[in-house]
Amino acid sequence: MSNQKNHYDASNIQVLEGLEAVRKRPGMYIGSTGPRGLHHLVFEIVDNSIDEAVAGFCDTIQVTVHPDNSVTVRDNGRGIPVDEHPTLHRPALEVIMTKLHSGGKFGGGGYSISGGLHGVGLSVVSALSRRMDIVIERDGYVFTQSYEKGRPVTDIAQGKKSSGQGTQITFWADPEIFEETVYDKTILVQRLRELSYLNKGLTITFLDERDEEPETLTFVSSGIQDFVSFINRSKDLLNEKPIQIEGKKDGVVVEVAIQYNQGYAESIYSFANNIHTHEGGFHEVGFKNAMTRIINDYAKKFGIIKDNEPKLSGEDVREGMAAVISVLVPEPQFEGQTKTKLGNTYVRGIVESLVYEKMDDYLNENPAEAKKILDKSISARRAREAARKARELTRRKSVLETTSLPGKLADCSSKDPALSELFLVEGDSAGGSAKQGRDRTYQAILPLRGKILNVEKARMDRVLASDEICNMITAMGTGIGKDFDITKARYHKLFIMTDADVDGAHIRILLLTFLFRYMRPLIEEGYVYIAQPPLYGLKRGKEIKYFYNDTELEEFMKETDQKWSIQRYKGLGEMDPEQLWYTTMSIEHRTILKVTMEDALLADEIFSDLMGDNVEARREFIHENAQYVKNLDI
Ligand code: 0RA
Repeated sequence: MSNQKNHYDASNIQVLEGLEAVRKRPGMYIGSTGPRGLHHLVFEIVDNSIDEAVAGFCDTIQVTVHPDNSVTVRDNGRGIPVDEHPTLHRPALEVIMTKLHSGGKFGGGGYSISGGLHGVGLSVVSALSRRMDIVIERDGYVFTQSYEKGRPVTDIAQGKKSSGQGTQITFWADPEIFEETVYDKTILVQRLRELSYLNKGLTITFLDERDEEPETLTFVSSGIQDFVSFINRSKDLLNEKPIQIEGKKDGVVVEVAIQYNQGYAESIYSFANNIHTHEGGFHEVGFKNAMTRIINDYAKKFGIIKDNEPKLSGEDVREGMAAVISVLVPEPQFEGQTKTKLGNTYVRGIVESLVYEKMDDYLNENPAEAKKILDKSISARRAREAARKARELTRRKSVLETTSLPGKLADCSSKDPALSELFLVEGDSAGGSAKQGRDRTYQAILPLRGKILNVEKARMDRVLASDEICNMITAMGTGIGKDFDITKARYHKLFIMTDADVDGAHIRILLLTFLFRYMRPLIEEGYVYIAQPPLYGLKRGKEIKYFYNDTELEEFMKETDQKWSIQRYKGLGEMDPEQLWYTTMSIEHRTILKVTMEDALLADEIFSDLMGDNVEARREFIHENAQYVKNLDI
């Protein structure tokens, strides 16, 4: 080490020219000289420590932002070697710090981050820093060296004895290069958290000394299953415990975690060598292929999908899916616009076969979860088909120009949707009474015959084959599914008016389910109401009093000793048109319930549950649905 200063040879001149190039065109190496590039400096150093962790030599990385916006990254890895490089005859540390793309490790092996803007090397960070201080502990000593704009300004100094090991790099981004040298805490924290999830057993700490009361954040994770749980943190879950898949083949390490939620979005995050592959790539393709195949194969095997039925699409299978895919590839190729697409073709097959196999085991060993996942995919398919059918229907309609309203609809005369109301009435006879009793200027009546189809159980072609449902769709004018357009609504109030018995309750739920699945914005926008016909009518001479539930009636009966004759209305049909108008339809006297979505996810679950075969659950829902159906007396 003593004669290193005098050791200028061809390789050194090359080094200096290289660093000059980095400073001349920094964007080429770190993307930009804006905030992105600035933060990239930190990540570049952290990535080197991560490499050391992935190789199994480091379990703690500490990142500190100092008040002057210098940053220290410290790890407890082996420490950058300081001894002489075998061919370059310079200390290895100097080679790593000054030679472009020298990478961390010499020789092959390992899973170094060498894609995209990552892996440009410590030399680039060094070149773009007005100063960089390095402290290495290894071989029993502390070694230090400083650089300025990429050039060593001191020799490597061997300091105190130390039994520790590790690398500590502090750098000051060069304000001559960067537009701004102030770090954004959120960006740093987000990436460090992500890295912690991706590297189980690794502890990453973050300290921002610029804060008024600096506090060390510690990220420790037990792996990517914590990552999916984090993604799903505010969701209702389908499988409580994330599905974990791990394996290694042909040098490729694969880790996958999957957890379904009750929502509709697909949240897949893929990583290759700890780099977020925003643009996807072959690991993601392999994963998706495997999931689509295994879910379809499982469904076929257990007769959940018949041979003549269409397959579940990839989209169906991924509805409500949160997944993290992480692969380590020996020589990753990063492609695409932002170099965040994994281009190694052979990775597809490795991920696909592993995920298929492990998912097969999982589904067989966890039949309850398997059923939930299958149900979810099937309802996704139903919605997808519904959207397609609706599109076809609209297309066909416009071709034939049969946009005429259903014959059973007794429309109102008002053409102002904001003032207009549509009553869906159970049964033709009640429909008749409602037609006679209504205020025809703003109230329209559509009688529905019997039970409408359970859309949770019927395929979409059957749903749209149902006259009752088609009448409803055309009367509302909005279309359904993806083509739903609330601005086309012909009425801003939609009343469900059914008998006050179990059948009526069932029909109400069937209608709500249909609206929820296919015309959800109507509910979200507060257009849907439940009409409340009275349960009892008490008569005394010409006087009549109406009661909407048992409690009201009992209270009244307790306080009066007069003789009233009680009539219990079993159906809407038992009321004459005037009574129906007075008690249930007139704005002055009616009691109505507005259906609101307090929590669409929860409501979704409840609707699915209710559409099972449990009549009791349905009935309970009708009486206890205050959570979803808010009383709104007008
Ligand atoms: C080259 C060789 C070895 C380790 C490293 C570089 C190394 C680089 C960085 C950068 C940040 N932290 C780091 N830790 C290690 C292997 C040395 C050996 O074989 O002992």
